Amino acid sequence: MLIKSAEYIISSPDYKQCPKADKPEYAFIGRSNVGKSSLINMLCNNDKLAKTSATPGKTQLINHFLINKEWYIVDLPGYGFAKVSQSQRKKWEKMIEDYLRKRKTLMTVFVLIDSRHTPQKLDLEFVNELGKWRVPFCLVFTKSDKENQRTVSQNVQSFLNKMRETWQFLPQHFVTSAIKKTGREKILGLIQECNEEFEEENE
Ligand SMILES: Nc1nc2c(ncn2[C@@H]2O[C@H](COP(=O)(O)OP(=O)(O)OP(=O)(O)O)[C@@H](O)[C@H]2O)c(=O)[nH]1
Ligand SMILES: [Mg+2]
Repeated sequence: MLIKSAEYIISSPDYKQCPKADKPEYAFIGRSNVGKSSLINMLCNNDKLAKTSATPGKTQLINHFLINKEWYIVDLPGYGFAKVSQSQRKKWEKMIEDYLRKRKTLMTVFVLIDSRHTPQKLDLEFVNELGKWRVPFCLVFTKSDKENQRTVSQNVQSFLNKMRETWQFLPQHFVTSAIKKTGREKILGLIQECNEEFEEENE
């Protein structure tokens, strides 16, 4: 899919204040610092679109970006960021849960996982929550340029094996690098398919 335009629309403190739900939408979520904003920029060929930072906790609101004037990318705050108060964290969790469960045009969630690490409890817990809520998602293993290929595929397989313990079907997964642009075409391909589905359903 060709990206002809990508524009920042709005940052919302909760799902009720998001743009009108009339276009297919894709949310990016994962631990703080896993590379959500960088992946969004890589997909859109625009390094200045979503704000990235070496300091975790940069993204704090629900950020909508309009792509090709026909679909939305949503940059969400990271989970598992240690340096926030308990009450602040509760507030974020509620905001994210409401958004994920109530946003009607959300086609799929991309859950980002750092490909350098063996399966982390927090990530597994999060995908299990999504399952419980029946929110469709796929997995994206990020920063693959930072480790050798063998380690990356071992980490990916271990994560999938962990999921197999409780899941009957495994979600689709992608391996990406924002620097090398790995995985870009595949992710955009999936989005295109979902966009077509959305159109058929809303004709
Ligand atoms: N080498 C490499 N570095 C990356 C990649 N993706 C992200 N980074 C770096 O990781 C850091 C965090 O990236 P962000 O995109 O800001 O991460 P985020 O998940 O949006 O972070 P929060 O919004 O704080 O939750 C930055 O220093 C990025 O340059 C990648 O694929 N390869
Ligand atoms: Mg971010």
